[in-house]
Amino acid sequence: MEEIIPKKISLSGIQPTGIMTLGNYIGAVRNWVKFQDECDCLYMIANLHAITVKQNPAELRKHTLEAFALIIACGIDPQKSVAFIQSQVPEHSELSWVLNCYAQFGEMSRMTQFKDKSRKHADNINVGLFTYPILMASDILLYKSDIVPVGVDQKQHVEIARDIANRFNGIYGDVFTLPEPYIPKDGAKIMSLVDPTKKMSKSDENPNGFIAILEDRDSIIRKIKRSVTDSEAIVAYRENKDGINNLMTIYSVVTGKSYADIEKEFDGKGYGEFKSAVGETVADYLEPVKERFNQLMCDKAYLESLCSQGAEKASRIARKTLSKVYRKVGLA
Ligand code: AQP
Repeated sequence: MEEIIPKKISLSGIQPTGIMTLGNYIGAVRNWVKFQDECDCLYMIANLHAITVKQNPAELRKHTLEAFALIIACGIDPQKSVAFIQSQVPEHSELSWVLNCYAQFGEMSRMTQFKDKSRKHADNINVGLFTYPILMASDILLYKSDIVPVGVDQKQHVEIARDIANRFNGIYGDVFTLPEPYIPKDGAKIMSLVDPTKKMSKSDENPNGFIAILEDRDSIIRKIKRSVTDSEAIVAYRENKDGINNLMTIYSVVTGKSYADIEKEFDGKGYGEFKSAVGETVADYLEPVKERFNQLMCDKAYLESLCSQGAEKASRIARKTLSKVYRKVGLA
């Protein structure tokens, strides 16, 4: 008899803190789409995480539904994967409280995202920002996720989820699966177009630093044309050429060409020609996503029904894990 090997479980999320950027897409969502054929996938819009920084309620509500539509427009199929909005599945917050009691202050203090975001939001260093990785551990562990496809900035958070799971299992037996991050070989950290030593972020105050997936063609081409590079005028992937390296990474992911092919293609040509090619190619690449997004946003009732169905499916799985945790700990 043929042995049936269970599929691995993959979970990931994106915060509705703005419109998804090319960085989010290349570093994370592109891989979520690929994983759908190999794994049982769950993808969520992490709106509970989003309120760790100040949000305008109406905008947050709008961006949450838009982010949900966007992941579907990018290729997440709600028939194949469980797509949902985090706040609609209360088990995330419930497990998070329990895991708060199994995470150590010292280990949380070492999280680099907390340090970065505390600097960036010095007027609002709230406790949620500090315990963000514990909520993320809950997201991952509720579904017994084996693989978490993320950009490199989130690697440390997946590792801490693994540590917390290990510690909990050490006390109570085999409750949680130990997750592994999946970091793409190329494009794990797309950089800002105005400061290529900094990560491209959707909440960057300078909109010239990022490309939003829904941005219009001219704006994409203009931002790439104006992006910060160097004065060498040689298209080559090497040290001290952060801006060009970043554009080459983007171009390589979007076209499938290797760095060597790109260097050959633009040998003897200036940055102007290279930047135009990158801009045009990125704009073409994003066009079908935009079209699909616009279609989806025309039918909000349909989108909302997809959200409810996704939340129901997710909650059914999450409830089983949470019940087990409650029993183990002595809460049930
Ligand atoms: N620049 C990036 N390059 C590659 N991957 C990236 N990711 C984020 N930025 C890049 C990956 O996208 C996924 C979703 O990210 P998120 O929404 O959870 O939050 P983030 O990592 O804090 O991303 P942003 O865009 O920088 O958000 P804000 O501006 O709100 O802080 C994650 O897998 C992330 O690794």
